[in-house]
Amino acid sequence: MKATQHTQTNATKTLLTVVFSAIILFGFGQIETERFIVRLKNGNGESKSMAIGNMFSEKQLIDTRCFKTSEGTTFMTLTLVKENGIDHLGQLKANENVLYAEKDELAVLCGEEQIRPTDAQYYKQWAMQNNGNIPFTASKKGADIDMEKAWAIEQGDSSVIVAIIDTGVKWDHPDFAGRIWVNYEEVPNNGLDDDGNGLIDDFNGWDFADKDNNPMDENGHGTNIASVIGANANNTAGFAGMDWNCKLMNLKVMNQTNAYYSWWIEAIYYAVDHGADVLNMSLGGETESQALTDAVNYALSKNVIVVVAMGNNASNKVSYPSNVSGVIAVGATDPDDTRSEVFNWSATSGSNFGSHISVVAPGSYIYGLSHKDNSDYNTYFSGTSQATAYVSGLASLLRAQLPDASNMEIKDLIESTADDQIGTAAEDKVGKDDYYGNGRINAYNALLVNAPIPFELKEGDISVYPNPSTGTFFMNYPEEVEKVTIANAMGVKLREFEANDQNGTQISVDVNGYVLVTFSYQDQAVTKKIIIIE
Ligand SMILES: [Ca+2]
Ligand SMILES: [Ca+2]
Ligand SMILES: [Ca+2]
Ligand SMILES: [Ca+2]
Repeated sequence: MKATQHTQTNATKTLLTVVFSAIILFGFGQIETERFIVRLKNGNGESKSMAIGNMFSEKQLIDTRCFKTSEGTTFMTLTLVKENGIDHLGQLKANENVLYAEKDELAVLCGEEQIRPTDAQYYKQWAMQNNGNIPFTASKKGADIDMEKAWAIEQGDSSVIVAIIDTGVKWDHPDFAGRIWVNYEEVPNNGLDDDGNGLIDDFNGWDFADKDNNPMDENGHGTNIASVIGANANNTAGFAGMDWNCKLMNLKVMNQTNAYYSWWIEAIYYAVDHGADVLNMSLGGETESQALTDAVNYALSKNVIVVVAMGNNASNKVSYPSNVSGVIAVGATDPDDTRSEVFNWSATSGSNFGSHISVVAPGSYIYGLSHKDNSDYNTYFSGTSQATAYVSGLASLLRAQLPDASNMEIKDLIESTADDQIGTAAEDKVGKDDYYGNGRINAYNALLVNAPIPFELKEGDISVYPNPSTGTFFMNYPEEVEKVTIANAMGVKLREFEANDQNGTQISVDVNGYVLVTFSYQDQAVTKKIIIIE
């Protein structure tokens, strides 16, 4: 076998020239390897590294790499075949050229991908990422829904529709541009009910209170809710909504004076029949109604996620229909993660409690867009309404991530991934309780459950055979592999090609010695060494 004649020369020549950023593997089957880091004594790095390389035969030395720091220090890494009873580390330490040697340990990531949006007012949105410095109230770092990590998983989908059943939405605000749901079955402003749904020119939603096609917000509540869920994000201006892509269906059921159940009921049927995926219902009543229960049950039966506020009486009084089975009933928390016992606007207010509560979410000092002024960013609301909006935003992100999941599966995900025991021990008991439900929602945890697992290029997924070969060999590798590079022992590239679906590829090389075959996927790479014999 001619290759053996090149043993020492190849190994030493390549010490300073072949640079691997990859996991180094080779095709001899189940051979265990070990890795070391060596710091050489100063001076003559090249000859010292060659001396270290010469300590091992080509069969022992799988890979080596040298790097010189800007201060002139030379480090070497060596991958050696593990041999029973042989202390390679001891041998390295004993070498006169070595200052010190140690095992090359594996590191783990300490940071996780986070996305911080560019919106100028984002710093006011403590619920997304709480730095513990809220100016006007007690706050706690980390008392938030982990939104920046959640955005790294999901930013929403334009096919998802969230119905804002509320006081209307300031639909012409630039931070809602492109985000207001459109009824494309209706020709706008022709005075005709083109889609035959009984409403004339209901192109951008409907005002069920005033019976017209302009559901403009006269109160501010609905605009705040809509901006929590879906203000255009990462556009440098205004606030960042939780869902960056969903459509907001603007259904106004309250004017300056009233909100009749009948308007609300009609809006629920309209939302369901026009494709809403999520109903945000940041409102409630004291009295039960069969008609309203029927409407909620209709939505639930059509796989719609229904999110309802628990109410703001600081009591166990039921705010209807938060107690209807199957809805997500939402209570509110403060910036210190405790239940909102009092909201800033009334000493007798606070987040309701009771056995029907599903989860809690941030509900105090919730900044949002103003219904009056496109450049006023100093408006905030507090209440279980705002908490409800956070849950609806999470529901819409989950719907984007899981288009085939049932509404009850999404409800379960929101509940089962909530952070338990964030509040006072007296109220927030282990597991579900009447004050925090299943806990404060955590958008990241909820989206993480079904997040795609990043593809990892592993040694066992790749084969290069036969090895040794006579210059013609075959390769099998996962379809994710993007590029294959073949280099000679000197690291000189012999061939490189796109690796789309070329399993079983036959390769011929005119080389004596060995070649290095590198399989790459994004920033990952696996290199196989294949011995070529004549
Ligand atoms: Ca119509
Ligand atoms: Ca029309
Ligand atoms: Ca914005
Ligand atoms: Ca609890």
